[in-house]
Amino acid sequence: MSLFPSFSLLLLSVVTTSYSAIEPDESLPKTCPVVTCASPGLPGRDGRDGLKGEKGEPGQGLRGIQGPPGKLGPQGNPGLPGLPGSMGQKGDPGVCPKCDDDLALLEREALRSELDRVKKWLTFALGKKVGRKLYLTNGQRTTFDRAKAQCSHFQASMAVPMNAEENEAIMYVTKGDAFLGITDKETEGHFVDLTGRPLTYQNWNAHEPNNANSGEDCVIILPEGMWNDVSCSSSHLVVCEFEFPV
Ligand SMILES: [Ca+2]
Ligand SMILES: [Ca+2]
Repeated sequence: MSLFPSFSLLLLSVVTTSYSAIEPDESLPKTCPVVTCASPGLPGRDGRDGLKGEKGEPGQGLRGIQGPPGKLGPQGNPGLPGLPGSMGQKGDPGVCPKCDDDLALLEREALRSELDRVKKWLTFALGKKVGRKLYLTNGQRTTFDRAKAQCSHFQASMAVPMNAEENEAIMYVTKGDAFLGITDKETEGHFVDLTGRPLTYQNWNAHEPNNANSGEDCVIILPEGMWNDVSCSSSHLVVCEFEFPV
């Protein structure tokens, strides 16, 4: 019998005993003190799968390219109307020269139409119109100066007949003795209108003007349409002459 197999068994026994007696110590140098290091054994089989871990943090890598948009979904129901907004500030007036011209034209036409209607009302109810002149009386009796002031207050002048037609119209309106806008205050016997122009028409009554008592410098129209010179301080009807554009 050979001694070689017995020696191999003995050596294997010594190695096994030495390996199991040594505790792992990370502080010690990984050296084999006495005998030569043996080769590690084969790895064991894979263990069973563990439990699923928690979801990890998003990765830090680059994002992928965005995919194409999906199909258009069905149209939803219309929403409720919103609350009305607060009123804004008043804007600046716009600029439209043509609009202004058109508006001005319309306004002029409307005003002219309205003025024509008013003149017809007045003529029908109160006055008498001849051409562009409308004669009106307020029925009051007063002195010449006050009658002049009243006509001026209403942007009119005292009536001065320029012809027989106007004289008849004034007579028709007054139906009584009324002051005319005629005097000879400046030059006795030289009658003029209130602007100083000589008369173009006269219709004196018989024996007039007579400047009775040397104090008749104003003129009235009598109910029959004839004229008489009277005192300017006497009281007679006020009749005014309003002139309108054609
Ligand atoms: Ca006189
Ligand atoms: Ca007289």
